[in-house]
Amino acid sequence: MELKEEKEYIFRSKLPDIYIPLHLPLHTYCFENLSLHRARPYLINAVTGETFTHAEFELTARRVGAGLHNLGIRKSDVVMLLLHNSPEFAFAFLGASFVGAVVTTANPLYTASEIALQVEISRPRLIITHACHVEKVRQHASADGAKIVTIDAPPSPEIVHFSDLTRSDENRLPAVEIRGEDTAALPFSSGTTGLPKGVMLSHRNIITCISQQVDGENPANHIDCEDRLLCVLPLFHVYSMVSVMLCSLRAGAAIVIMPRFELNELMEVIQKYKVTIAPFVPPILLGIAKSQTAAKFDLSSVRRVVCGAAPMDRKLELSLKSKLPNAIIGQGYGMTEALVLSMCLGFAKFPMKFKAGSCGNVIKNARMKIIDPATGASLDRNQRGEICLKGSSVMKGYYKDPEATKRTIDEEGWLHTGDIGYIDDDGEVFIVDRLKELIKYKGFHVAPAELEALLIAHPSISDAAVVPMADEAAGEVPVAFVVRENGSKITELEIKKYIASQVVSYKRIKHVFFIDNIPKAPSGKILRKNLRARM
Ligand code: 4UW
Repeated sequence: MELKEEKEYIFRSKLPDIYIPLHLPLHTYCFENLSLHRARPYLINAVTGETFTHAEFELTARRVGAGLHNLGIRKSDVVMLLLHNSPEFAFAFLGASFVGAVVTTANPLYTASEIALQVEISRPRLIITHACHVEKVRQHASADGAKIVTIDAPPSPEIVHFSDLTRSDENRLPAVEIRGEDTAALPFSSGTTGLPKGVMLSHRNIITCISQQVDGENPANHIDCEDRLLCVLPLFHVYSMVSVMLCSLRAGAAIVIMPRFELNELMEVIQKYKVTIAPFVPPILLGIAKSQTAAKFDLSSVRRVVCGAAPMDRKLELSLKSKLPNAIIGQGYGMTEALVLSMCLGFAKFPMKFKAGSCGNVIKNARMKIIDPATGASLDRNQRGEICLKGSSVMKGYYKDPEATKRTIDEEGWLHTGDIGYIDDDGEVFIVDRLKELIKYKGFHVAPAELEALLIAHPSISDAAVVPMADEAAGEVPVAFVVRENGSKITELEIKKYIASQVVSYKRIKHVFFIDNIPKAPSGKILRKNLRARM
């Protein structure tokens, strides 16, 4: 045992560990400092200009909690949010926390069958969505006896309007006992392999991630109560949910909510609301870098650009400096199953030097190690291997899937990310490759297994494999290798159309390569590297 300890290279943050209140319910933690910034704005709706202060937000979230209770939602019940970015997302998320409910989030643009996959696993008791998406969930809701709430005019009488929740009597909010390990959120991720799975994030997991970023004497992602963060990344994903919505709530800052991304609108919103912190993904930065109109907007209020969810090209980082003259541009490295793993050292309250292309330094109160994927041996600085993380931000596990949990979190509690990277002499993390199957289109998840299952279900296809192909605008796009059924003449276009009818736009197959057989290991596992090498 001792010998093993000696061989382990464990990497810690350059910032000292802090006390994290792991026992608190998420809402108690988020509103702990409310008295310091009650009258400051929290939610700003960029479309309508409507603003809610922190005090108004807290009251409304409690009312929504009472309203959820009135609708029969009890501790551990699942509430599904199928919402574009909106103030209601935040009200519902915190309202659910008050009653100990579990929030599962999904992209509202998902097709009915994509939503069905998540509904069948998570079995929500209540679905909160927009009227235009009701038809996609109505059948499942009625089969399961779940209620539907819309944030706009309900399309039929049995559907509840969200205003019924916000009008509830906050005094009727029941006292619910919540422990740190209770699940608060259930976003979906395909992890290192297979179909999307529910990621159980406890109150403690989420508090850890917020605290690691905004608490202590030298917060790693320093957010001041004067800050205004742009909330354009989708709140259904952990990046925006935790690092924008919840970190700002804890820090007393404001978020400027945009329901969807459009580049010129985004720059206009930055200028109008004097946004100071812009959490982005690489395609947005690419858009700004290439934009002919960027010079027309005053983007000088932006003091920090956080880029995450997909690799950012080093050259892109450097080329942006002229468009965002006052901004520190750096990266955060996150994962649904572990929340934030590392953060740019330039984002700290007392910033440190950092290198372009780096994903930052391992987050405080966590441990990172790099292992040889073949042997599991722990590797020293500057050696490439699989990035592993241990700490209280690591998920409880996959919902109703202990096998997948065991494959991802080992017996010692290390989460295996499926990312290949190294840590340099200055403690900076660099991601260089991906061991896992995941494809990231503009930072959005595409699970190859999901597309492969659809392809193989087609009568003219006998086998298929889906892999990422590099793409300048999207980072990666899904492409398929297909083996036709004997005698079949199915075309590339027919296959693309067949997939396009069943999935959200970014999961569409961009190219089809016909092939005689899919290369596989004796275990049956697809040799994806082999296929990627053929492109
Ligand atoms: N560089 C290269 C990166 C990077 C990256 C992620 O969709 P998920 O499960 O999760 C995310 C979360 C990102 C995130 C960023 C900053 C932040 O504050 C935060 O707060 C919670 C979250 O993307 O995809 C995880 C996978 O995405 C890749 C990597 O492969 C990772 O395993 N990825 N960030 N900076 N690749």
